[in-house]
Amino acid sequence: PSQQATQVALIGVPTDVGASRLGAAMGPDALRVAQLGSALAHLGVQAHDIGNLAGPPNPRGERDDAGMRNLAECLAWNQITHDAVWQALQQGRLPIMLGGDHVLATGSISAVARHCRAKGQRLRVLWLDAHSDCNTPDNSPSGNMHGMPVASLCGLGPRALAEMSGQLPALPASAFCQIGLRSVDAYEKHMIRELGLEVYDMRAIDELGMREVMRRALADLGPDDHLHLSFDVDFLDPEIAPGTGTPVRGGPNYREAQLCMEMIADTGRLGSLDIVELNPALDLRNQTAELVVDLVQSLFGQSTLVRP
Ligand code: B3U
Ligand code: MN
Ligand code: MN
Repeated sequence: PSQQATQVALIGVPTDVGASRLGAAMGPDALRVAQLGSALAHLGVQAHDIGNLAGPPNPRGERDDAGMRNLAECLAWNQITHDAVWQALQQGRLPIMLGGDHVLATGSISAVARHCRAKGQRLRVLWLDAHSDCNTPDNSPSGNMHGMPVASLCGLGPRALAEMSGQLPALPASAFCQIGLRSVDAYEKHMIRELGLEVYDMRAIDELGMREVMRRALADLGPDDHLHLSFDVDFLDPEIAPGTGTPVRGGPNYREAQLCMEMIADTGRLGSLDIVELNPALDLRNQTAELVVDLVQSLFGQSTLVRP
C-alpha cells in the first residue's frame, strides 16, 4: 500500500465542550502515552507533534434559546482547529487530530474541504461512528454540539459553523459515507433521508460483512481523490473500547475494525484523520488508546504479510 504523504502532523485538540461528559480533553495525552508517534515512525511515517491547541475551558452551560450548549466555546475550538489543519495541509503534512470530542470535525473537515477546493480535488469523508451526528440545534435531544457536525458541514445549523470552509455547504452530503451506526435519533433518521447520506449501519455490516461494506464505501474513490477519515472511538464495540463517553453495544469487533482500516490503507488515498471521543477517564489502563494506536498502524499500512 502506497501512503501518499509520509509526513504527518499530530494536532492535539483537547476539547470536551461539545459533550456532556467530561474527560475527552485528556484524549490527546492518552494517545501520546500509547506511543502513537513512534508507532507511526515504525512504519516510516514521520510524525511532527505540534502539541495541544489552546482553546476555552468547558463552562458546562445550559442549552441556549436556539438549543445549543456552549456554542461560543465550540466555535472557538473549531476556528483554531480549522487554522491548524489548514496550515498542516499547506505544509504538505497529513493532519491527524488527537481529540477531543467530535465537535472538532467541523473545524478539521471544513479546512480539508477548503484545501481540496483550492487544489481541485474531490473529497470523500468516511465517518466511523455509532451515531450519525446529523442533529440540528432545534431537533437535538441533548443540545450537545458533538451530535451536530455532519449537519453543520452540510450547511445546517449556525452560520458561523456552517460557513467555516468559505463556502456553504462546506461539501455535498454525497461526499459522506457513514459506517457502524446503531444509535440514531428520530429526527436524524429523517435527516439521513433528507440529505441522502450514504449509511452502512450495523445491520448492513452483519448482512454484508465488513469487507463488502468497505468495498462499497471505497468503490468510486478516484486516484486523485482526498480521503478524510473521521474516526469516533465509539464506532468500536464497547467490550474492546470502553474509554468513550457514549458507548453503544453491538459495534464492530477487533477483526472487523482491523479489516476496515486495512482496506482504507490499501487505497493509498488517506489524506487526513480525526481520532475523537476517546475518554481516558472512562478507560481501563489506557486499553482503548492502545487499541486505537494499533488500528492506526493498520490504517498506515501495517500488514501481517507483504501484500501484492
Ligand atoms: N444523538 C445524541 C447522542 C450522541 C451523538 N453523538 C454522541 N452522542 N457522541 C445527541 O446528543 O445528539
Ligand atoms: Mn461522533
Ligand atoms: Mn459517536
